[in-house]
Amino acid sequence: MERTYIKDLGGKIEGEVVIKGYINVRRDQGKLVFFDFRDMTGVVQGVVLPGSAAKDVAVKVRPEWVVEVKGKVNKRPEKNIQKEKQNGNIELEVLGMKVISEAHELPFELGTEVNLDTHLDYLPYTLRSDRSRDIFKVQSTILHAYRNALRKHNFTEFEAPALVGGDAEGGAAVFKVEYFNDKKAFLATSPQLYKQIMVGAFERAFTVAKIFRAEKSATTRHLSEATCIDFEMGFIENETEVMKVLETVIKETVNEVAKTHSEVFGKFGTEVPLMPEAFPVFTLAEAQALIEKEYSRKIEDTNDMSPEDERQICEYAKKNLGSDFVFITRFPTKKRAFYTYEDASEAPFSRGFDLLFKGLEINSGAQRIHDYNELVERMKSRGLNPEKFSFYLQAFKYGMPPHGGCSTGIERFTARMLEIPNVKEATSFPRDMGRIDSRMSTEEE
Ligand code: AMO
Repeated sequence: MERTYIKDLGGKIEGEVVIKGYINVRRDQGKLVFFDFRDMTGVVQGVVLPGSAAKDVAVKVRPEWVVEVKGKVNKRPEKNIQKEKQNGNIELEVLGMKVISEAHELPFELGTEVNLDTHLDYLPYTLRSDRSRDIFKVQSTILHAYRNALRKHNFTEFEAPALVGGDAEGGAAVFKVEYFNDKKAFLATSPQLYKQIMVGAFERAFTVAKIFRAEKSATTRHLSEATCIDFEMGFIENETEVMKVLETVIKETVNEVAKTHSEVFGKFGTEVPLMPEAFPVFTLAEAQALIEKEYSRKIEDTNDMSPEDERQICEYAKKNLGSDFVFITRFPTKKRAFYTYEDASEAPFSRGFDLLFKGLEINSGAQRIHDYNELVERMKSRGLNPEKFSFYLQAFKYGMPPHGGCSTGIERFTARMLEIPNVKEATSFPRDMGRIDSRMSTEEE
């Protein structure tokens, strides 16, 4: 008999079906054995009656065993109907059960609240939990919707390299790799320089790229390897055009998540993010002045937003402006990457911006320098040797329009969407200072 997916069982009342999946839960009640069976489409309750041919198998199967079940779809009596539950109006009367694969003894019951390290140590198992599957289904929708939105706005997707000859961001936080012929290589800290080059080819380009950061920071928002959606667009007047596209794309993405996963927000104790007609925009100085006033707190570093500044300005915007998103602009140029544009009339402030979401920076972007000579001068002023960037500089030598772009980290975006405190829980296989899955290979630890 052909396999029926669990989500389709409601349409087969009185029918005989075969389902394949996992034992999710097992409950023994006197002579009856109840199961929750799980497949990729959902969960259904099954019951093994004392006379069932499945009785012998039913007594030995345990959670996470993989089974094939033959059963009859029965309507539940009115008093047993659980309206809010998937398949809450039916029950599968188990007529036969075959074990496809056994599971060893489990470390703990699936869905048990364990600390993050234990959760991560057992990822091949814990990723099966409801909570994890919800997180990564939402993430998958974020990726899909973000991509679709960019494509709709005429962006062409390209693949950026992860192995690179130098560090795009000009920082020290870069992983070195042994390359051929004694050449040094690095893991890309950003697809930045490549997406700028692609403006020359496509005018509007984007990439979903792995970025690698060797920062020795153990926080709830830092990963050593993150996934970013980066876009870059040509022929702009200033950074506000990039911010407008980003805002549109973010709105389309959030709306798609809300439509596809409306039930998930409640499960995580949160709500669909608040998005007013236009996201609030504060300059760094305005934001910090507001925080000082609202929270009676002296700001120490006026050149950048601290994590506490980010949290408080978001709290303010939510309460007073009905927005879970806040743009911060006009950071001092000296605090931004070398390629960031500064208009003489706006010095010493740059055309860079950050987008904060529920207390955390999830996106950073800017208008870029597009003039070859200006870019070379900027490099020199930062102590960078333009000759070492000659490959990148070709893009500017051979004609480049004013352009800008930005980058969203999908782990941070997902984590804030569901108000998950640690970004690692929103990373399917996180890498941090102590975690790199060494038990996956023949390499000695
Ligand atoms: P930035 O370094 O701010 O900007 O990175 C952009 C976004 O990537 C995510 N991100 C991280 N997420 C988790 N762990 C990390 N260690 C980490 N580092 C970065 C964040 C951040 O907002 N080239 C510029 C972008 C641009 O101007 O287009 C850049 O890399 O969500």
